[in-house]
Amino acid sequence: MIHAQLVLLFPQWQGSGSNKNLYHGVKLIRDRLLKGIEFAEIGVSLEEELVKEKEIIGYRYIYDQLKEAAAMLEQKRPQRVFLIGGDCGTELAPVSYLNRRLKGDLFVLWFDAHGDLNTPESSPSKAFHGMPLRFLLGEGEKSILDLCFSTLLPVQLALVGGRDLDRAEVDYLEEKNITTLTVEQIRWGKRDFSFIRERGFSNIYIHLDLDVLDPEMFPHVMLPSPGGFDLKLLLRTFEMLRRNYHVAGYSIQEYSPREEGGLEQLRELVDFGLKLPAFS
Ligand SMILES: [Mn+2]
Repeated sequence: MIHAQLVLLFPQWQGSGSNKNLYHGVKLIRDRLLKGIEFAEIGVSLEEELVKEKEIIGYRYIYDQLKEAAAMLEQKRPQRVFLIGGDCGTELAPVSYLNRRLKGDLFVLWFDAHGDLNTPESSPSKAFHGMPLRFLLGEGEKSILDLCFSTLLPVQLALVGGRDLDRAEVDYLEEKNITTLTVEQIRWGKRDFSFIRERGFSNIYIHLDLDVLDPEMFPHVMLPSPGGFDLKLLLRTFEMLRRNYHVAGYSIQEYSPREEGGLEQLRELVDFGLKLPAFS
């Protein structure tokens, strides 16, 4: 059966290395903001003991959970995916699936305070959520790469709002000539997104790590970083993107709630995900 849009809940937390609150964040979004909405959910272990293997903390769980997510996408074959993670490591299956489905006509906008561009070797923390973009570009532990559906090219990617990057990530962005956009450039209208069309893409994937928001407005993240988006500017940017491109995929990642805070802002971000198919 072909589903037009799959709402996929993937409460993986092991990619953060330690923060089980990411698991509870997904459940909170599910219980409070998805009433009456059909979704699928990946089973995630809550075992405390995370062993580092192959330079990745919690490798075994991350591998098994990715395998389940890939199998689910293969079975449901959705045209669009609205992913609610967990940690940013949950992106491997949906992004690589959609990129294969769209035969490479997919531009990925990675809204994230961080680069997520480490390899297992270069990662200072060995936490998988600092690595998913590098894996999507085809580099990293082979057994995990083997579960992905396709590989992105650097020209298919822009990092938006990144402001807390490791030295090796900055070097990599330069070396591969990957596009970056800052919060200020977008706030003051100094950059737009027409380069996506100019490069020949009509489909986009919007990855939203909530830490791209300014922590004064949204502190419910694991690694807050000042100087982020305010919610209005972010929603305006998403809406503009939705009017100009087919949003094939969208994700909300890394909600680490304190006393159930942040749900008001999340409601607007979830609503965006539930109304994706405006473009025809
Ligand atoms: Mn991230």
